[in-house]
Amino acid sequence: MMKLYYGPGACSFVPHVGLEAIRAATGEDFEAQSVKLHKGEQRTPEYLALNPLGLVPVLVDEGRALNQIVASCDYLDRRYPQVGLLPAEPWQRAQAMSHFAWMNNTVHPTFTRIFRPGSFVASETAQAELKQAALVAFREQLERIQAMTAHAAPFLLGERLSFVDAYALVFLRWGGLAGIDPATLPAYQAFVEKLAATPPVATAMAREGIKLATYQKT
Ligand SMILES: N[C@@H](CCC(=O)N[C@@H](CS)C(=O)NCC(=O)O)C(=O)O
Repeated sequence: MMKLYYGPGACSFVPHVGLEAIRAATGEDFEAQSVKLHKGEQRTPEYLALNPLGLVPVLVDEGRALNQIVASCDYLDRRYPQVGLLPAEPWQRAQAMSHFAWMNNTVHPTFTRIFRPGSFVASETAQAELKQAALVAFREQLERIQAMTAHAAPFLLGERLSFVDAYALVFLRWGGLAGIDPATLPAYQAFVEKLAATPPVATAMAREGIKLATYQKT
């Protein structure tokens, strides 16, 4: 049985949704292990043996540990191609990976600069500046995702739920935590609300104990 190490509300939600979709479509069960990031559980010797980077997610299959969201999700899709978590047709797949890679290598690290500026620069002034610049960039990135939702049919890549949808949900929740009111991104908010009611997504949210409403005025 595959096992996912996840942090509630973290980026590990993306493969978590994939595993739920696989279970719904094939009956293939998985184990979900919560890692409390705020308690530093990702830095215990046992966890570092699984992922020396000390990050979630880790996907374990047949005793082998895999890290990096894009690699883990590509693996899940190749193992269960019938679930259609990524398109099979080469050009459509490349387009999907282009969106997915942008989310993972650009949008995600932008939020990290808002959430933990102290990991990048030392002084309080530099941290405040970095946070402010990252917030502007993150808002623009969320607007770009909102533009993608205009073509959702009903999901971002078409008829089937994909990892890109799950990442979109994660980012809107994170935006709320950063003081971005989702009501200012109404099409994106409506898309995510519908998505959250989709069974594999709803199940993953319930297991993680997370809600969509994260917005707090800063
Ligand atoms: N590029 C990595 C990013 C993973 C990542 O940033 N994980 C965050 C949660 S969203 C984490 O584990 N943070 C814990 C920490 O920094 O201590 C991936 O794709 O897996």
